[in-house]
Amino acid sequence: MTLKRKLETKIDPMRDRIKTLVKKHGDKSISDVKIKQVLGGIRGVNCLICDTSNLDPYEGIRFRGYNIPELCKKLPKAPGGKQPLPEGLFYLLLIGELPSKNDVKEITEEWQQRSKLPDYLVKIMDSLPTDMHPMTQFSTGILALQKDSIFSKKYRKGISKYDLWDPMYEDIMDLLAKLPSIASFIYQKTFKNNKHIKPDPQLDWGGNFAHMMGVENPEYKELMRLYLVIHSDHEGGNVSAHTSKLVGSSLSDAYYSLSAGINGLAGPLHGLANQAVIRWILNVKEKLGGGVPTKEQLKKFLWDTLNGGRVVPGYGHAVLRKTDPRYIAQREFALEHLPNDEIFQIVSLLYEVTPDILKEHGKAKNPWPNVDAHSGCLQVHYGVTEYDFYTVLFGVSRAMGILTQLVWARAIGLPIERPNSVTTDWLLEQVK
Ligand code: HAX
Repeated sequence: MTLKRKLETKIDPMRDRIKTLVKKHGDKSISDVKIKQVLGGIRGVNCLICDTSNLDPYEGIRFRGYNIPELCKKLPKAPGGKQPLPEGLFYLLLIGELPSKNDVKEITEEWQQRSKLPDYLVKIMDSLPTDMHPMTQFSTGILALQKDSIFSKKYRKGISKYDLWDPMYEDIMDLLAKLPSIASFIYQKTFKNNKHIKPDPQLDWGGNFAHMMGVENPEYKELMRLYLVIHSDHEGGNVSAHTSKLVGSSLSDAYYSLSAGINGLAGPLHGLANQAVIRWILNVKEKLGGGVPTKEQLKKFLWDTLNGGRVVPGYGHAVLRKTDPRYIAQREFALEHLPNDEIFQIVSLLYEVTPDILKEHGKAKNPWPNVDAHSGCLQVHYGVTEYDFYTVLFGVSRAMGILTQLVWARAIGLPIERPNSVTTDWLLEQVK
């Protein structure tokens, strides 16, 4: 059975589940909204559904019930490799089952077939200035591809709302197939004299991405696979996933929705934090004339950052209340492959000193590192030193979560989102 047919068999039972929940329990209350939540970024209000992954503040992320160490064991690997293949994670996110090696191979092949960038897109991408931020180029490339949206064409012709998941599936497969090519196009054009590298039909999705970026070290291909798996999904409420879902709820297609989510990922409190971390570390190194700073020196720089009214990038989280397991996964990779790397040593020292400083500072609810505290140092080690590009890597991965969530939103017919807003006068009325 093809992946699309497998998906189809899952849709009716899920529609029944939703129908029953609304019919039998629709009036049951599951969240109380406090004024501090309305004024505090809607933190902690249960008001979205997302079945692809779930985030526990203390345990961290589970993708369809599996944590990262479990995924690293259970998902198929590249020949001779140890890291899970992102295609397998995509399969799991989409249909909630662990894939066989063959299931993964079919996705790799299908994405290879769909991966060619149309000429009009290459022209548009070529015309973008090289000093345009890579995330702006990435979002523009995704948006420009909207011209080819099957969803939008079918909608214009007239399609039953029960069938909308099907063209959405086609669009997300096209998009995921093309994202590594768009991203590596941006990388080559912006940083490497426009020297574009053709995909290798023997390679998997992540391996090919590394290859098209021009990094042929097999360890980097393994890193890329791990990276693409762990950044893919973080339940439904994070800025990038929620933005895409919101935009998609008006029946905008996958291109409009993903491009909007990528714009959210480009914020320094979200995905852009991965560049900010490396910039922060390199700045410290430069000011100290190179080498690995002492703990005391790092403490001083951390306090300077905090006293300057800035956040320590890579630390804190809106939901997590412990070290991010995505940080741990990357740390384990570094301990195995680059234990003596200078920047890794600084990242490790920061892990030793930052939580206590943030606790003493007394503001951040979570003093522990998140995913972005670690990812940049691994990139630098393998020669990808252009840190403005790092959030694009994140975006390619996050697209898997965002886009599978979008297919499901159309499959179960989630309505247009329209929460109420209230005025501050109204709030003051309520507390009189
Ligand atoms: N450094 C300094 N102050 C911090 C902080 C940090 N790393 N994390 C939180 N705080 C501050 C907040 O700015 C806030 O200050 P004010 O009361 O003055 O507004 C206070 O502590 C309470 O914030 P919080 O409730 O702990 O955190 P939020 O849920 O509001 O925000 C953030 C979560 C991730 C945005 C926040 O921790 C932060 O800015 N971290 C640094 C940037 C970063 O690493 N972002 C990436 C997060 C992971 C992610 O999405 N990756 O894509």
